[in-house]
Amino acid sequence: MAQLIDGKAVSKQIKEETAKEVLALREKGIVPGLAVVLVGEDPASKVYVSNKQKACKACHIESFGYVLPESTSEEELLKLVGELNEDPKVNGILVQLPLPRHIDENKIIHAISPKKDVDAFHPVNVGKIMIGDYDFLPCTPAGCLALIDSTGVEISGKRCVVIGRSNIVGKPMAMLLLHRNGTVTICHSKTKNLAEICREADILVAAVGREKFVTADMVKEGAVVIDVGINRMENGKLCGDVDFDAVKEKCAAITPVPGGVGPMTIAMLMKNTVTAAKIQNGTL
Ligand code: L34
Repeated sequence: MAQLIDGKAVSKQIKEETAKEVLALREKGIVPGLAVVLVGEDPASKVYVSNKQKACKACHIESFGYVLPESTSEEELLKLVGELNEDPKVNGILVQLPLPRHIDENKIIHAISPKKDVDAFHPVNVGKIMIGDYDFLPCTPAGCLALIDSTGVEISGKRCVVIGRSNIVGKPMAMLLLHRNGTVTICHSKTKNLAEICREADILVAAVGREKFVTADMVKEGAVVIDVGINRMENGKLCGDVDFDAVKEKCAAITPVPGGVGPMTIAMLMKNTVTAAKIQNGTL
């Protein structure tokens, strides 16, 4: 049986450290603030946004919640983002994705000031990550990295395989592992011999969005397995991209779903918000 990587425990520790830092900033009159914007009625998004607001509270970060109807136009959302960009109380802006189909996500991401882009989705921040000179890391990949580090396993020189090439997880994840001197392969839906490539991984990150996609035969004995997937099964339960019960018998360490990467995404958002507040107040 593998080591269970406890995302809840690691995220709690990060939030506690962040809370201390925020209290120290408040002593200096700096109150970090995060605007969280939710458009529409996606039930999963509602849960994530509510978890983000709870985390703000625990970290003494001021949260400004905006819940907009599904019918909100792109123009209206752009207007709100423009106002938040100008609001000095707001250090970080998070527009929860996915957005309703009539709104162009890219346009919204471009409109957020890179300084307040605590998701690190803006092309300026994406570019900074590419060259290894960044202020914020995207929350989910940063969370995955912290979970790998929590196992004590060294990344440098290891074979790392990322399944999935999204702008939000797969691509930046690969880049972060590369910065840490991993030898990185990105696999995707057109990859030939996927199972074979995955079997070479010392560190395997699954961000596919398909329930139990990674089966035990795709995992190397002793690997570290990070499961980014959150799939809702017919019975309402959450399930990752990894066939947890089978894979845990083979790997050295594995993240559960829930309680793995999800809580880490939120903890990293808190950290980024504090970083943004420090930069905007000239204390970093
Ligand atoms: N803009 N949109 C923006 N930034 C993000 O970083 C996200 N992401 C993803 C979706 N859209 C986004 C999130 O916040 C995924 N995500 C996220 C956040 C929190 C959790 C999962 C995904 C989370 O709290 N997961 C819990 C279970 C929650 C439940 O019961 O549904 C867990 O333990 O995994």
